[in-house]
Amino acid sequence: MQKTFTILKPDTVKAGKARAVLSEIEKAGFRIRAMKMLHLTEAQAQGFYYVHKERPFFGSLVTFMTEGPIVAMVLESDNAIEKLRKVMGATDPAKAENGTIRKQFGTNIERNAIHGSDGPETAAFEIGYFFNQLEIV
Ligand code: FUP
Repeated sequence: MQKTFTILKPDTVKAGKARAVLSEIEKAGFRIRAMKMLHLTEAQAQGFYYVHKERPFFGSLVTFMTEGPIVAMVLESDNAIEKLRKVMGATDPAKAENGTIRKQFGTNIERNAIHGSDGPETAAFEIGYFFNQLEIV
């Protein structure tokens, strides 16, 4: 079993689609090991996306990620990291495969509904950024 980290982004929560996206996640076979809703501050969003701090889209991404509440979760399954990336689809919803979360719920490359860790080191950092050990069941 492997753990990964996901965020239902502000566009998803604002649109009332959190339940629908969570349903896709559960249908795909993930178990929820931790979950919380929070509204990120600018500093918290910058810290989460620090690997992208030199990219041209960084400022806009931080503004988007702080515009409303998000749902952060730790998910577990076999091969969870790679599996979640498949279920999410490509970063740009227009390029995502049919049936993926980003194809169904994303709007554009920034407002793309969901985040998922892209590797084991990222997953460990991201889980630890949002949850302490007592909060993961
Ligand atoms: P992903 O791992 O699929 O979320 O994509 P990246 O790590 O490449 O990018 C992280 C986030 O930055 C994306 F979810 C959305 C945002 N982004 C943009 O807003 N514009 C871009 O051109 C690329 C990424």
